[in-house]
Amino acid sequence: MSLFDTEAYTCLSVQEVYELSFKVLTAAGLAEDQATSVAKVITAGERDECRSHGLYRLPGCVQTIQSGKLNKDAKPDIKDVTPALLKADAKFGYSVLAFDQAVDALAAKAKQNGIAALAINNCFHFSALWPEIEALTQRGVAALAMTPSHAWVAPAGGKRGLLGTNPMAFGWPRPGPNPYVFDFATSAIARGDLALHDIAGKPIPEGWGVDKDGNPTTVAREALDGAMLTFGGHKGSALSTMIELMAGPLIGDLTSLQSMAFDDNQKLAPMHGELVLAFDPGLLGGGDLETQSARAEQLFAAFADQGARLPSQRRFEARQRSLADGVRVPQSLYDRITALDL
Ligand code: NDP
Ligand code: PYC
Repeated sequence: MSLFDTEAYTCLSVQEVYELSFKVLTAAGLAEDQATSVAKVITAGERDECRSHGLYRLPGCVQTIQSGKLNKDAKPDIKDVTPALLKADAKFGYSVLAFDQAVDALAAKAKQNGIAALAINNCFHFSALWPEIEALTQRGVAALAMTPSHAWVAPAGGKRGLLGTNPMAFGWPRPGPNPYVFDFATSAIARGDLALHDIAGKPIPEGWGVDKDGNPTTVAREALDGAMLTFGGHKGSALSTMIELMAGPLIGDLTSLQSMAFDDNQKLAPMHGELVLAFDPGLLGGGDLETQSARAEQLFAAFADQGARLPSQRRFEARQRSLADGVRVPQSLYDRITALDL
């Protein structure tokens, strides 16, 4: 049952979600190429019922676009640094356009070298990572992506925001339409989902956040105003720190703390870097793709054998439903979007 199941809704087709997003973004002043990439990722989130990264993000995008900090006409500058390294300077535009423009070259480099990296710098970043992972698995390579955010999350043993909600996503190409993909925040819950609990007035479980004084809380608003917690205690805390380092200083970009300072309390999308790695199973595995794939498929089949599901299975099922029947947008969100002052 979703947070919004009891709310009135408007039904939109997936194409209408894209058109609404593109219209709002361009009316807010975003250049068409930026708006295309942003509308695409918002539509994918809504289509796959990842509500915290679908249309819910549109008002925040407008706020970021209108802030004067985002470069509305940014043209990413993509540099071929070495045979295995691309650097994309997003020029203070959205990460997703830089990714869209670099993805073919990244996959080609992985196929030439076995492994390749794309470092995206100076990007505003608000989106789910799985659309980028799927773009790479569609090109036949395995992929790993990570990015910091804002310093909302306390490290294990701490009680003040220091780390980002720092998502990490991985994908493995499979025969058939659906790859193996997981994509999760290293916080116990994504901030977007925590905010949706606040909007719906739903309590949160202990372990998601602490209040301003560092006390455990089950009130979403108190955790938003206090600090979020990592998943898996010290393990999630260390993984989150790795993401800070790998998608921050390693690629010459900001940590979540520095992204928050750049934001200067304007509550915009975080601005920092993203690291995307791509791996070619042909070169890394020595060329016997059939055996490699069979071993992976044996692993996946064994999940179902014991009643477990693969990550993204829910999403792929939601995608089929949405493409057939459209999506249900909570009326309050739809009204908020259509009332935006553009
Ligand atoms: P979830 O906890 O909702 O899901 C995490 C992953 O686990 C998904 O791949 C999901 O697949 C899978 N999963 C969930 N339940 C099961 C299960 N029972 N068995 C097997 N797999 C399961 O994700 P989060 O809330 O942590 O993150 C949501 C999104 O927020 C992500 O897409 C992330 O990229 C984004 N995000 C972006 C940030 C940014 O800075 N840009 C920051 C933080 C988060 P399925 O979808 O099929 O359920
Ligand atoms: O949901 O944690 C989140 C998030 C941060 C930036 C974009 N999404």
